[in-house]
Amino acid sequence: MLNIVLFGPPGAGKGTQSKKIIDKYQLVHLSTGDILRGEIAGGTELGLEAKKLMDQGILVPDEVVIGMINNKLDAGKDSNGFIFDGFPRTVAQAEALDRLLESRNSGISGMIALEVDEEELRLRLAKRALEQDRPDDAKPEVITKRIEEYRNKTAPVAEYYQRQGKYSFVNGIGSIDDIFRKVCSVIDSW
Ligand code: B4P
Repeated sequence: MLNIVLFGPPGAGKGTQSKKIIDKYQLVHLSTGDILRGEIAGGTELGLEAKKLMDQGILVPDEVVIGMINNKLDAGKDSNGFIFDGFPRTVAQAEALDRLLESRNSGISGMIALEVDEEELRLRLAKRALEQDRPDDAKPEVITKRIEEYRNKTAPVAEYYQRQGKYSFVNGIGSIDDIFRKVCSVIDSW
């Protein structure tokens, strides 16, 4: 099984690259952001709680996100593998993911971090706010909070995979196709 963690700050292009990776490698896409937005659209209790946090740029509690992932792993058990997009976002989530995969005799093949500087991230999210209904992209102070959450809670996840020898990075600035080519050369080297 090919299990890839696609990592990076908000707006780094995780969702954008994931779509291309799943097509090429026939993987199941597991985006916690998309799942949470689905819960919000469905008006579920979980969605209502998540919306309050996401609209402020705050991460949703680990136990909520880990529970969601656990359910989805069974749905894709006969696939070629998963691309984890926007998950894990904390070390506790990374540890839980390892446990969940281990219990299914599987594991993470590698993590790819998309590196993009803050100025470019802000430009991309501001642009997306004009194109899509993403309340978390519309306010500069919410973007600031998301970047802060990333630095404080998510960046240590990169060190977690580095310690396991599973960390790679790709420059996330440039054309989507050029970045995709670099991502593929990392995956093909595993
Ligand atoms: P996510 O949905 O994961 O969203 P994201 O980090 O903002 O976006 P991504 O990096 O996927 O960017 P994209 O490709 O779309 O998270 C949203 C919120 O959900 C979080 O803040 C949090 O509250 C909650 N959440 C999600 N997962 C969680 C978890 N595990 N634990 C707790 N909370 C969680 O790209 C952005 C824009 O850039 C797009 O408009 C795209 O077209 C553009 N773009 C992409 N690549 C480009 C390129 N090369 N050049 C120019 N523009 C590019």
